[in-house]
Amino acid sequence: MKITEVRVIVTSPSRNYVVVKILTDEPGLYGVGDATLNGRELSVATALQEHIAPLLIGRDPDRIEDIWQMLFRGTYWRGGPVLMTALAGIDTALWDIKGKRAGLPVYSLLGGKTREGALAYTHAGGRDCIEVEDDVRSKMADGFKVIRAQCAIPGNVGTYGAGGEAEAASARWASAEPGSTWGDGGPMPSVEQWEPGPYLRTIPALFAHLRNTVGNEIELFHDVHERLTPIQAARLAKELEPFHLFFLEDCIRPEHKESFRLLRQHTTTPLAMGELFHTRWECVPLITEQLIDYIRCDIGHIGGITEAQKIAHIAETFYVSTAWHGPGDIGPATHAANVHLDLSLANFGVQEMVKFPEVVHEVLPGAPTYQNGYLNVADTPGIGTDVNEELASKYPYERAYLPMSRRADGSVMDW
Ligand code: GCO
Ligand code: MG
Repeated sequence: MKITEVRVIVTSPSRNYVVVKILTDEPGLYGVGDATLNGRELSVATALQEHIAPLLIGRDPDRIEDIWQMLFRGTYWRGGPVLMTALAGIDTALWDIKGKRAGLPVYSLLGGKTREGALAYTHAGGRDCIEVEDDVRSKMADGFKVIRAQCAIPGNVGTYGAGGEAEAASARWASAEPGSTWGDGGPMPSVEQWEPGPYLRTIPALFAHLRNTVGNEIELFHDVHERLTPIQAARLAKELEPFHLFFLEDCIRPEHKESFRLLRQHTTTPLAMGELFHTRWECVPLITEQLIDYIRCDIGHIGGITEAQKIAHIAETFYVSTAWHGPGDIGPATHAANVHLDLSLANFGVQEMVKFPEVVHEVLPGAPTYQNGYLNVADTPGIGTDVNEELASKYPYERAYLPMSRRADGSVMDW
């Protein structure tokens, strides 16, 4: 069997997605993957079209590991978000083909089910702790057993911040429901303001309020979004200890992994990290030194199922669980790949999910289904997602950026 064509489809049903469709010389046999990198979609599409697709024509799609090694090491330039997202799109599409050929869902090829569903988490947000409480209650009523809670911060502006329109946008973004703006898109990035002082005072108060009002049974956690210094993160994690978070997510920037040693020795709050990692080797020190409890890289930005399965197996050895990144800015094929892995891994922890708007289901059908706190995928062969190419062409690419952030003095801050 041979790869005959690699089609790269950029489409914007509510937001931009990059889809990889690999066709074979077996009539009707193709695989679909997702190669969406938020705000950098066309870089990945160009890398795929101009540099990667020509290398794949004529190759045997069954040889996933060999193709992975060739694209990662064999082409000399390696790593980084653009190339690893492109590689993830190819990898997922190849697993889809393998599953379809075998007549088996991908979770079966990965070792078979270890559970009946993947424990899912959703997002709750609001302009103050009362609004967050209301949102947490409504998510609990939807059956969620794990909920991420974010709150606008008095004195800060924008996502997680406070103040008029930006505050409302923050609440919409944090809940990421269908119809929301999902990251404030727009032709130019929105610029927010963020200061650590008000943030560090507000978040412990938020969780004190939530524990007092919604109780201890619901699992709650919080995403810091890489904004704190190690010692600020240690203070926050320590102050949150009485509220028993499921985990504290992405506390510090991803560059200097050794900083996790400082953070870890100060707190028993479980730690999760990884959505900005692009290779296994970034994850390994945090796992082998047991500096985190959950590895939560993005399958769609780290080279796909092949790489994520290796990371998960290393993590299992060190009692680290998985919590793959699952925001609205990666496509249904990556969300489905997440769940195929979740269902097969012994050390699966929790899975982030979003509810896609109806138009995404029409253009990119087959996203995982949610029921009473758990996610599942169909037991059909392959990954289970597809692309309606005719419909996709009706939603052309629209330039969009992630928001940016600055300190009160005007200097650059991590968004
Ligand atoms: C999460 C994330 C995201 C990212 C987004 C960037 O935990 O879901 O932090 O929402 O901000 O994926 O493109
Ligand atoms: Mg996050």
